[in-house]
Amino acid sequence: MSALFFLPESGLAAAFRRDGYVVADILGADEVAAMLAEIRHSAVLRANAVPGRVANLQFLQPQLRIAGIQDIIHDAGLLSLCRQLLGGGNIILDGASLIVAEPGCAYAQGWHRDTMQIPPGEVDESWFTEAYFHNNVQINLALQDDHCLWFVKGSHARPFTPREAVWFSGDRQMSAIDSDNGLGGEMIEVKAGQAVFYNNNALHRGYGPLLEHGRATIQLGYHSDLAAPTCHFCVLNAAEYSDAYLRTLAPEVAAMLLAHRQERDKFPALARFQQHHQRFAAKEFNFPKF
Ligand SMILES: O=C(O)CCC(=O)C(=O)O
Repeated sequence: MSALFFLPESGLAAAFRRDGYVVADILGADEVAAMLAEIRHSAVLRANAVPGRVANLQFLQPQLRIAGIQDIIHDAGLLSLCRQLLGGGNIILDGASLIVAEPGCAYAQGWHRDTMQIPPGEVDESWFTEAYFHNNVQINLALQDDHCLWFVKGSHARPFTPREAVWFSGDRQMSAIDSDNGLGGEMIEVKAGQAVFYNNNALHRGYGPLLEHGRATIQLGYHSDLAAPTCHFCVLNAAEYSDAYLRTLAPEVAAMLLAHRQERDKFPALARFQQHHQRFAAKEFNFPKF
């Protein structure tokens, strides 16, 4: 798998720190086509898809596995860029899901920071400052041309503007879906094979709103083991990653899940955030239980 970046490597981390996102080429056309074929033929996806709804499938869980796309989690280019953006260390997987929608589906989220798994009273305003190191990179890898991710550049490192504060008053963590684009957000367009690497403390939203050509993206999250993970770490259900299950996976995939499980053991208090995340995702997507 290749990684031809748009910016010289030295500029990527600076752009990520300043804007809150960078775009990189990750997969070639053949690799994209192979992954789409796996998805098209997936019995798991067929069994779980709800007509007219956007599916969010956690393809690393035993009941929802799509073995043919799992290798993406250890893609060398992807992990290397995460390492640059996070300042080094071993890169640990935090979350992985496949978003798929048939043409004609509606998809519209309100603006939000990814603090949905944190009870409002526990969200700390210091997380949204330049000084804060957010130990997470969120990735939206497009398997077909995609224009669903909207983003407010630089908003990861500042509090809400007075105008934004209105949208999020009363402990709301997500703005109304029909809120206009007055927050200053921009649509990030990517070609198949490209990925957006973003700081999910920034204001962003998934917004089609009508997916004329459907959607196929892989959503991934990672952190570096040089620092404690953020709460967004608890997206995967590590309780299902038994040794017996790991033995059924490709060795590199098993190694990534084992590293996730071991990291979970180091930070057991974060486990309670998983249920909050699952509730959020179940509301936003057709989200099979596991
Ligand atoms: O659809 C997208 O690309 C963004 C999804 C998102 O913001 C989320 O699930 O938190």
